[in-house]
Amino acid sequence: MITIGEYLFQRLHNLGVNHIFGVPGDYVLDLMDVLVESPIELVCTCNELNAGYAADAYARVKGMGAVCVTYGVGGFSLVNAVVGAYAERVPLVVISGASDRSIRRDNLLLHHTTGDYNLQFSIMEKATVASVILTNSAQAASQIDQTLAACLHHKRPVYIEIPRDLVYRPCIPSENPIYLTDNLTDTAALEEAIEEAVFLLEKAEKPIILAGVEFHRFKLQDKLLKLLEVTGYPLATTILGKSSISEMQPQFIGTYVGALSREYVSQRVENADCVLCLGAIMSDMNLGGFTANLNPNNLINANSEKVKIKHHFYQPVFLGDFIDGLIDKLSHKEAATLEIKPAAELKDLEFIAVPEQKLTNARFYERMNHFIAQESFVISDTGDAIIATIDLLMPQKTDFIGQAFYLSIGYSIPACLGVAFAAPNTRPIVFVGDGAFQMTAQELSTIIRHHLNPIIFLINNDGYTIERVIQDNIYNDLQPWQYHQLPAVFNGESWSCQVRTEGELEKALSIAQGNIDRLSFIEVHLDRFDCSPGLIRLGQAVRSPHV
Ligand SMILES: Cc1ncc(C[n+]2csc(CCOP(=O)(O)OP(=O)(O)O)c2C)c(N)n1
Ligand SMILES: [Mg+2]
Repeated sequence: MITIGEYLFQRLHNLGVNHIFGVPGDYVLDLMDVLVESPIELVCTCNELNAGYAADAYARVKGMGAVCVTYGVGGFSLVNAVVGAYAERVPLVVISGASDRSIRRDNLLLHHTTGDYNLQFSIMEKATVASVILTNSAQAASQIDQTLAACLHHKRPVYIEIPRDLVYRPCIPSENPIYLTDNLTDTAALEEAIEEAVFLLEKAEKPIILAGVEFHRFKLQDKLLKLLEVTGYPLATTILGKSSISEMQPQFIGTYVGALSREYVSQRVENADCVLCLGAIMSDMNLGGFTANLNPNNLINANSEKVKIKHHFYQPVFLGDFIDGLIDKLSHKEAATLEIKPAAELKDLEFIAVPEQKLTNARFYERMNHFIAQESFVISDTGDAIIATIDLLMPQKTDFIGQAFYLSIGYSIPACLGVAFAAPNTRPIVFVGDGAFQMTAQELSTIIRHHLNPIIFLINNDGYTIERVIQDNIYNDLQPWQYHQLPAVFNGESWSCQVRTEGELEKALSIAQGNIDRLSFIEVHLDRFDCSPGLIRLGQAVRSPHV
């Protein structure tokens, strides 16, 4: 006999979830007891929002992540993380405890609620692709299976609410454990889409591939490599698609973010006579505050559901099937006409530190491009950090994450926790601004508690620089913390320092590299308006007309 609680965790474990992030509370204690006894490790965080961010990052790496919270105060605190996961297509399973079914039925006024027992469910229902309140022993297994299947299929969050009195009830397992819907492709639509795409691409002289987030979500990286090999085309990625393949691959030219990109990258993408845009979310930030200049008449835009070529739609067509068709039909183009300048050449630029020289934004990130190693996994927070790191060259596939569409500040520190558990053979490297850090700083505590060894660069530029560049006022000022002293407060093994010059940075880097068993926290002082060239261009693009 298996209980409903056991069944849920067994299913998640089968799907590769080895860690669940959460915060306890009386509605979820029985369920958490079951979790503690399961093969999955419970990682408790300082608050639910952070648990959500950690599980989101875990899901980006592992293909599924889960967060477990109590009712009301827990669930409501989690909402921003769930909405972010929805926006960026992250397969996140949200599990919430709830009161006994009898209390709900009798409408008793309980703590952590407003008296409306549908409030949490109805909020979550809007922020997820499937949501369910488990009802009884006979139905629980199929309710769980269908909800998890929706999560995997849509690569978006789902919500499972478990009344406390059901946790230890017997569960009748479904015969077909996880009902996985195949990605439905209409073969006739697929054939026509491929025919039109091949016609445009074969006659183009300077085509380019622009790859987005869906290569990570649907694990299509190998197909992308094959497509590059067959065609010889250059590749650029969006920020969310960054590190779809190793960025040392010679056809990779850089990250394209409209006018925020390096000049060569924006010119090469925008001057292409055919852009094969695959699996991208066409959001404002992904398009550089809408500074992207992609001619719709030269654009083939395919994602997990459909293909749009010029102004024709073909659907339903799954991205993987479309790429397979292109691999079959496209011929190889000669490198000379394609004008490929590999991004990997950025690593050839020598960096010689000038010890007494005051650190600048440009020199810091130049140095970082040499510091990133094979085992590094970069997490960049919203702010200048995510813009400045678009040109960091990532050596492996799927070793860069940032919330590049939803852009909630404070994501990176809890996300670092998620990455550390999801990819234990990597070393997380975080770039976080002082403003973003003040949102979720306490999660350093959990990083230290679990003896994790990330290197965190706290960029102290005295406030919200990204906002200052767009529009400045007193609201962009922060209380100036002694950031580098904070890890010590959390009472475990860690190492921290602050740096102002290139020489101090060099010393800090070599110590951090040697600290393989603990957190290294480096506070980097930069001037208020010393920001990346990309941010200056973004500021010009999105500035209010009233300023
Ligand atoms: C949760 C949330 N609140 C507010 C914002 C608006 N916002 C965007 S960037 C930013 C400031 C980031 O400052 P900092 O982390 O110091 O980065 P900097 O640009 O200074 O390097 C703010 C407040 C947001 N994106 N997310
Ligand atoms: Mg700042």
